[in-house]
Amino acid sequence: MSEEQNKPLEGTPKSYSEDSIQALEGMEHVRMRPSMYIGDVGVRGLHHLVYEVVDNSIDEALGGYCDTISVIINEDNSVTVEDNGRGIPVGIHKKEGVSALEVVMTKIGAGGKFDKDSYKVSGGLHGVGVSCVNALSSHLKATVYREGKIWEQEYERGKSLYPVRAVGESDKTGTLVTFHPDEQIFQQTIEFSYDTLAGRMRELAFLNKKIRINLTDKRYLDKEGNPVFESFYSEEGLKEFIKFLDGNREMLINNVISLETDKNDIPVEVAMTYNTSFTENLHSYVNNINTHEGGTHLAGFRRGLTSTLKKYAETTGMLDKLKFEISGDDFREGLTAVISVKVQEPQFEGQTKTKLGNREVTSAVSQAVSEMLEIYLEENPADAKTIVQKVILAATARHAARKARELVQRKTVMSGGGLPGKLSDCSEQDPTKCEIFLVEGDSAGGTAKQGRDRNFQAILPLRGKILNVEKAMQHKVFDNEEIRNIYTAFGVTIGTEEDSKALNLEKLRYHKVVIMCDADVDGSHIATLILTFFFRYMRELIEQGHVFIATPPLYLVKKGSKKAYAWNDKERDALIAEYGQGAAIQRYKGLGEMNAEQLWDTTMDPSTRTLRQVTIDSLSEADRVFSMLMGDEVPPRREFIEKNASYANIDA
Ligand code: 0RA
Repeated sequence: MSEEQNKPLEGTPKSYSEDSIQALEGMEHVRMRPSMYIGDVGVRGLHHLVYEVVDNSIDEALGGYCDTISVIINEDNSVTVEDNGRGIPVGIHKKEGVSALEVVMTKIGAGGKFDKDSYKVSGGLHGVGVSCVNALSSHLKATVYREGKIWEQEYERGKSLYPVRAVGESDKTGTLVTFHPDEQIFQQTIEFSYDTLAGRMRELAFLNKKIRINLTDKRYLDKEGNPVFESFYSEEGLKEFIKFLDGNREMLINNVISLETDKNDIPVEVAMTYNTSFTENLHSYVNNINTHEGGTHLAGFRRGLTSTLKKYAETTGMLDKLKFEISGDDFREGLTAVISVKVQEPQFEGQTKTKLGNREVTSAVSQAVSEMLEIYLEENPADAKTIVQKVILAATARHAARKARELVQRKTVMSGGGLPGKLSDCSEQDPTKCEIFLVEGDSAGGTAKQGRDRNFQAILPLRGKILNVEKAMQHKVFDNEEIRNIYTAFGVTIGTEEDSKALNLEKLRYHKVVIMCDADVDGSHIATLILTFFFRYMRELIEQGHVFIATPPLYLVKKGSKKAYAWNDKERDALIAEYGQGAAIQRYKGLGEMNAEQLWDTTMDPSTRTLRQVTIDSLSEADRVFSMLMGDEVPPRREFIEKNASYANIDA
């Protein structure tokens, strides 16, 4: 869908009616080019189908017509989304000559989205409408409760099976859509992930307060025999979102600072607090879409925050003894904030179209933040002092460590400085064909070096446990030898004119970065430390799909001249059964126990290995998990590990 089509058509009637639903173009194109509409046809695109349908109900709720939305994953992997809104209109659409419901469901771009005057701000990543979901579903059924009746219509691959019909009477109102994703389109999988959907529904509940969002998974039963169920509801919205995000961190001040206002017709909501950590943790949204790449609203937030805090610190004399400049970053160390704006005609830019471009939003957010923060600091002098002291501490540490930092900054690395001595590089020059394996320990590193294909595979051995960046100040991170080796080997630098922390990936030397650790508790701890570093300091590397985890086997089963590897107990048992009496089993305790050939065959050879790609479903969820796994609080970590452990039994 081009951006042009997202704009309101001229001459659209001012009020919602059957006619305001414009029918635009056929649905064949959606099936021919699904990724143009939903991004991809993998796991991500599959889940977007649900978000698209839910977004329509959220819009109805934002308009004040609906307060409860229920999402159900059915046993057959179909999904039902129900709301108690007004119900999609069912009367005859004048231009199309069929029910408006049919128009909404079968015409791309219909659904009232083109009516600028109606309250329409939410939108799936691509804002393509429920008709897209219909086109990409093998079967869809819409049920509407409206005007005292129950109406329904069914579709196959976007084509209606019969005209909208009344099937009963009811005094409730609302819309219910059940769709089954089309296996012809989603060839990888049609299995929905409960956790992925739960993460998004929780986020939506925080972003849109006072709307109840229920999630039921009928595929799984709990101990009492009931389907898995969670209900998401936030009375206070972003304020509670912040408390949730920082649940595993120690607070610096006891309050969440928040605002909710309209600036030049732009609804702006912000909530923020400071914790004792050293990471900046900002989440920005436009029309409920997570803007990973930030944009003008984020710039406005930063500007408002920096100028107001700076002014406060200066006028209270707190900076008098400071002999160097405070940089923008210093104001954001330990800051957790959520910025949510609603923009009528958002312009999305950037690599993943998740960067807001609308210029007017910067000053709206900046003004709103300045006004609110000024009052807060005035009324809460103790908090104000604590925050400014933290900023000064950050600035002091940064100043003291500027040398370490410069080492990974653009200038230095570009003007020479060789590759790390420990790196065994590959000979291929084209980065898109190159892979680098980060291997725990020198001995496994040695095996990997022998086993690899040196044409396109490089090896970087890492010494033991790398620094836990979650608990380290930034200068400690840049001062760490292993981490510096990673930057130099990768050819990644930090800092642009605009943003001192921005990552430069243009010179990335390997398009596949593979973390290769032992398949045990220690190995997964090391993998998690490396991932934490990537998440906090090289996030785009993950987001652009460069990061993978190798999967070494757990067992070798042998008998005579026959041998095979097993990656879990089930595979092992199957091999034992196949080989019969006398089968010998070797359990690999680590990569070091494999010889070079075995490591190549099982873990490094592209034609036989399995690499697990690291992706981020939800930034806020990932942030919480990392702060929990790597932070200070022990009980939540234990609980998480018990719930998710896959190696727990191996070393027991
Ligand atoms: C257009 C007009 C009206 C309602 C809706 C769309 C609507 C769409 C969806 C999609 C999911 N749930 C929905 N609920 C409502 C209302 C027109 C009127 O009643 O005046």
